[in-house]
Amino acid sequence: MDSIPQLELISFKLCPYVQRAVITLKHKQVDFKITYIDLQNPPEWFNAISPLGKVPVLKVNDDEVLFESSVIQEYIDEITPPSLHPADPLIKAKNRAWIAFGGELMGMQGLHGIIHEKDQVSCEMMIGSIKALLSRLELVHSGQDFFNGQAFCLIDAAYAPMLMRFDLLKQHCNLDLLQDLPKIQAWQKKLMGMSCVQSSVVAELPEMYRNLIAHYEGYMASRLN
Ligand SMILES: N[C@@H](CCC(=O)N[C@@H](CS)C(=O)NCC(=O)O)C(=O)O
Repeated sequence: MDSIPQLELISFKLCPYVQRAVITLKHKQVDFKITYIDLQNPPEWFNAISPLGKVPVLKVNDDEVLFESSVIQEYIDEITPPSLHPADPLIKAKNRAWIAFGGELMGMQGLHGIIHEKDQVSCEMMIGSIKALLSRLELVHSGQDFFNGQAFCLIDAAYAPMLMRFDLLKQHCNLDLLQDLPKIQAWQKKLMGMSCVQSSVVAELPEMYRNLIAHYEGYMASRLN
């Protein structure tokens, strides 16, 4: 194997997309440096290297830059064989599609949208549409330990951050998005027990997430316990 380049991940502590890359790096036991920025007030050097002004950004050997969490995951995977993607091209392509689906589910029409919505009616409508999307995910899950079966894959690293925040929404706001979805519930439990997932966030994440919900002053803030 070629030697692994120097990797520096540019992160924001609360970002679930960065966490996808961190889980992949930790699972593959790759050395990396993590640099946190304040997304509300990003430094000039970050604006210069991040085409969309978003994290994650992965600096490679200090002279190349990658962005987009799923691309970063795949790059990390490819430089540290064996691959965490299924070998079959069709299954791999389907995994990539469902990773993109998971990316959408974490955005403004999903996880992030829920904590933004101001009033109860619009928030509950959003919760309904997210549950409908999660039901589709439930249908394609293997029903075994991980998405594809018994082996941990990139797709599992991609979904763990969202499943971690679902757990926090349940604890903080008594919102159970996984009701009647037994396969995803078991998947969440399995992933949350893994050290690469547990060590992929700062220890204060639960409190930070709670503060974020409160900060938006939306319907979910009114449900904080
Ligand atoms: N599609 C991107 C999404 C990344 C993303 O939305 N990151 C958020 C933080 S969690 C961000 O940097 N937002 C800053 C902004 O939109 O200005 C990926 O998968 O990497």
